Amino acid sequence: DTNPEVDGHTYKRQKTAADAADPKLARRAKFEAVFEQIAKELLDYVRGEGMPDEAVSWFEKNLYHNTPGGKLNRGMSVVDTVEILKGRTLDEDEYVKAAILGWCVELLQAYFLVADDMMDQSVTRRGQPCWYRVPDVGNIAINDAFMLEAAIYHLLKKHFRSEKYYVDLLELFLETTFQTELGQLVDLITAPEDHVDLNKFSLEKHHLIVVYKTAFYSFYLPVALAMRVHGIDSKEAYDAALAILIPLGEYFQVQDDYLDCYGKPEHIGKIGTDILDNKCSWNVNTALRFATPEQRKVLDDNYGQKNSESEARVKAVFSEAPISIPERFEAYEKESYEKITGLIEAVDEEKSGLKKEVFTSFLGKVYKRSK
Ligand code: DMA
Ligand code: MG
Ligand code: MG
Ligand code: MG
Repeated sequence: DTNPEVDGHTYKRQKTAADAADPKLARRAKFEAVFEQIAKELLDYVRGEGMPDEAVSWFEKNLYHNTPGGKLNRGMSVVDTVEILKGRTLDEDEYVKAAILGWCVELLQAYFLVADDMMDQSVTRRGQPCWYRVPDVGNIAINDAFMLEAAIYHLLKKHFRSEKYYVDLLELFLETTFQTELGQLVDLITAPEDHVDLNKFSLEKHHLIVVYKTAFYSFYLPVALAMRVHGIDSKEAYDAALAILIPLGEYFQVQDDYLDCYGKPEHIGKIGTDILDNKCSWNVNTALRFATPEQRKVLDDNYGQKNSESEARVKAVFSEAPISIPERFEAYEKESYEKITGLIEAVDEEKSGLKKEVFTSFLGKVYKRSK
């Protein structure tokens, strides 16, 4: 099987796991191969329903444009976690099932991102135009987002219907979806387009937003799915996982906020919009805490104004002492790493049935990330 040409973009992956000498690339290639399988299953279903070729190929473009091109941390963490919990390499059937769940998390992410980019009026994502900005897509992206979500439940039914943990999987997807949507709601209404009031922001508000919009679906969901597959039932085990994965998810979203301003678009694959969009981000909240009265005035006059001159003024103040966002971010990163490492060390493996490595492996994937 070769790289499918979709919409003129070549979706690049290693042709086979064996092509990649680097074990990390081979691991990714093996995971990506399962995407080909699920994409085919979904497209066969749509074709089987008698949909016109045009609809089949539209759905194909939607799937390929929005699902596989990211870092795949969330999806691959499902596989990694099942493997760590079992303490051995997975057989082919176990691997494919874990990978399908991983791709369901990536589909959930794709669904959120298509909508998020419309709501945030973003320009690029993963080094390509955002889906709604692709010629002829526009507002059809709203329905395309719904279809990415629907694909999750189609795949869960097809592959997990007869498992005793099927309902647990459904509940996990449905509950984390609701949590994420609540987070997006608070994110959006805290950032009105027409009137900027920085007094509405606080680090407490930021904490609430990031836990709901990011931590549940990006960190708790992949691990909790793997725990269900492994047969872990006790509520204490899930609570123990949550107690580590929520702070880890918060740290991850603070990195995302930081990179929105300080990451290079060609490196992070997207152009930051948080300042233009009046977002309650970690950067602005930290700036508000340390700003001199003069700096505060620059922020009041320029934050959330939809022009690049104002955005540049805000960026300059962010980097200026005593605000010094880059230095404060570096300190925050070190502090978070130590805090999360402490939480992981306190896990009672015996009592919870969990393994510390589940969390150290996830932390390792995001610590000091630059994209
Ligand atoms: C991310 O918020 C949250 C979801 C649910 C997509 P964001 O707008 O900061 O994400 P990004 O920076 O990737 O647009
Ligand atoms: Mg966004
Ligand atoms: Mg957003
Ligand atoms: Mg962001």
